[in-house]
Parts: sequence; C-alpha cells; structure tokens
Amino acid sequence: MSPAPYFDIDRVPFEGPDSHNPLAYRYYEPDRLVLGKPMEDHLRLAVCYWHSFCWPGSDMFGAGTFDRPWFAGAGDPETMELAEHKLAVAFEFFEKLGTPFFCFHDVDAVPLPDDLAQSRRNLDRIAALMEREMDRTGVKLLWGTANLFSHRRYMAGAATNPDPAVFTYAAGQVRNILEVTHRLDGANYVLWGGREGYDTLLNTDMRHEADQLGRFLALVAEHKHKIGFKGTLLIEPKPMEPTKHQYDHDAATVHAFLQRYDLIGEYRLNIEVNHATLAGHSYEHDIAYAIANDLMGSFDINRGDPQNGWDTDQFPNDVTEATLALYRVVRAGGLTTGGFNFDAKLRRQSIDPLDLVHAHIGGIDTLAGGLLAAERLIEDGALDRFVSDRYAGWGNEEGRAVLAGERSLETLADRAQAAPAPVPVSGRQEYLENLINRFV
Ligand code: XLS
Ligand code: NI
Ligand code: NI
Repeated sequence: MSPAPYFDIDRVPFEGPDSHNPLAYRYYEPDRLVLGKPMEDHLRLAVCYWHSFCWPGSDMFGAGTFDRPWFAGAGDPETMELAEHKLAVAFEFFEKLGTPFFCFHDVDAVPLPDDLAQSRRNLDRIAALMEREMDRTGVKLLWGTANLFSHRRYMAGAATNPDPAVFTYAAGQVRNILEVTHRLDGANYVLWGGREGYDTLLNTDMRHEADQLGRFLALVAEHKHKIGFKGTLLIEPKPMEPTKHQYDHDAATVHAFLQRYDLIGEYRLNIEVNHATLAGHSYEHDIAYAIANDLMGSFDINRGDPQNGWDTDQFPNDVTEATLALYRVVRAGGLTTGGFNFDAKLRRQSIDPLDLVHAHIGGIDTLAGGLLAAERLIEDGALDRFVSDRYAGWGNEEGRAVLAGERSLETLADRAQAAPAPVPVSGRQEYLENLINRFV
C-alpha cells in the first residue's frame, strides 16, 4: 500500500537507562515484569491518529507547517487514495514504535461527505484495510470515536444542538463509527463532547440541553448492547475549549450527570491530563476521583503549559506526574479495557518525520519510568502505610458504627463531652513529598 517507508528508522529498540541513542527506549521494555505483569500490559500504549497523522501544524495565526505526502493540497478535499496512504504510514509508525494500540475519529480515517450512507461506505472500505494491517502487525484498536465538533453543522453542539435534526445526524454518525469500532474489535468507544456546552447563556436552555445529552448517551448505550459490542463506553471530561463551558467539565461533574440520567454502569471515564489541569485540577486528582467512584476507564496522556491557559496537548515529560498517576492506577488494580493514549501533538516547528518519533519515545519513556517508580513505591509500602495509619481510627468498632449510621448527633455530642479533646496530628506533607522523590 505504502509507496515507500516514511520514517527512516528501524524498530525502536530498548537499550536501557545508560543508552545515549535518541532512537531507543531507555525505560520502556515491553516484556519486563512489573509487579508480576508485563510492562506492556500495564500501559497498553496507543498512538492517536488525529494529532499524529491528520493535524497539519496550524494555529490561529497561521496555516499548517507540516508537509505530509498524504495531505490534500490547500482547498482540495481528501480522497480515499490519500486516506489509504495515511493508513499505511500510520501502521508503519505503530510497528516501528512497537505500540500495541491506536485510536481514531471517523473523520481522521476517511473523508466524510455530507451523506451518511457514503460516509459509511468510506469507513467500511478503510476498515477492511485496517483489518488487514491489524492482522499483519498485531496492532489493536484501543478506541474509536465520532468527530461531532469540527463540521459547521455542529457549531452549536451535536447532542445538545437546539435543532433536533443535528441531534439526529449526530446519531447517524455515531451509529456508523460505533459499528465500525465493533467490527474492528475496539476495546472501548469514546465520547468527547467537543461542543456539548455553550458559548453564551443568553441563547442557551441549559436544562433542555442536559436532557438532550442524557438521551443521546442512553441511545448510544442501547445501540452498543443491541449490536453486541463488548467494549467499554467512555466519556472524556473537559471543562472548556472549544466552547466557553462544556457540560462534561471534569470527572465529578460527569459522575453527577451519569447519576442523574441513570447511566451509571454504562459509562466510564477517559481522563486526559490537559483537560484535568484546564479544570483547575491535577491529573492525579481526576484519577483519584475516578477510582474512588468506580469510574476509571482509560487515559489520554499529554501535558499543558503551566503559563498558557489552553489545551496545548504537548507530549508528557514529567516523570513525577506519571509516577503519581500510575501509582494510583496500579494500586486500583490496573487497566482492564483502557490504555494510555498519546492525545498529544508536536509543536508547529517540529516539521520532520523524526520529530514524531522523538515525541513518542519521550512520552513512552516518561510513562515507563513512572511505572517503574510506582512499582518501587508500592513495594516499599511506606506511602500506603502512612495513609492507612492516618485513617486507622475509623477501623475500630466505634468508627465503624458511626459510618454505618448507628450513632445520632446527640450520642456523638455526649461522647465528645465526656472524652478528652482530640489532639491534632501532623499531615506530614513535606515528609511525603520527599518520600516520593526518593522513588522517582
Ligand atoms: C480534545 C480531545 C479529543 C478527544 C477525542 O481536546 O482530547 O482529542 O480525545 O475526541
Ligand atoms: Ni484534549
Ligand atoms: Ni483526548
């Protein structure tokens, strides 16, 4: 399919921490056992199609800087031939990187004309080629998704559009790509509500839009069961951008939404670093929230710029952040259908094919290094012990009775009056921060 290899490299090898080879992994060693499980299965790494093979390097002040042979010329529509070329290059990349999964939106893979039947034919045609490449390389689909935010029909939202015809069109688009994801044996299906929010409240009926979104999510879940798709449905929270406000703001907001529309059990979360930070949280916070509420699903991995307030989607390079995330994920039992998807893009000046390779090697090694540090932290046990000791008082008979609702406010007041005043205990934050740094 591919005219010639696009990436002028061999398969990226593991060479260990002392290697100076910029085209080798220093930490990512797929079959290394970490707490009894291969590193590859802990991380379930995925490359994303959109930033890596579709995004042209544009920003709001300038057009694309990337010159990729599968891009259509300025103003020309993408053709199926170009889509096939892109597919060949993508699989060449997955193979050379050794990443086991990929993710894509319908619109990343093929041209989607304003015609659902033709769009479906295009998707089916590329799916057949994807199947062939997946068989040849062993690379699997982590998730598929519909792009319900780029086309102008979705400018006022998809499920939350004031026009029911747009809601209906979006349903048609999701049906197509959900069925294609099923055909490709995708491990998950993602819904990111890119424009499910508002630009101004002046023209928005918030209650109506919430009911529309709740209905849409229920329809998707129903269809999943109808076609027998066994993957996990995931919602990806994000507080804003492109809209001023998005309804899937953060993990806790989505949780409340799922409860209100009786969708708990149907959806889990796909948590993205730069979305959590845009919401004013740390990545670790949204992960901890998801775990505490049995909503952990999958992860989009990238990073923001602490000085810029938008979704810069840079490749991750902070091993401490990765350690804290993986410590929680691994302790919670690890990933099941989910994975770590590089929803990250190059900087606009990184125009060479090799830049894409360096970006992924760095991101993958950041996660692998974080996983190894998390393993050391877990084996050491001091952090775990500290936290369980901190709550130990609740483990005795009286503590359990309070939580079980067996004490009234009066009983507690009487008990407090009779007992000596509680003695404050240090939270030891600095000690704990130093502890983490010993393992990173
Ligand atoms: C955008 C989102 C998007 C989703 C998939 O900010 O991260 O890339 O992951 O639609
Ligand atoms: Ni994002
Ligand atoms: Ni994302």
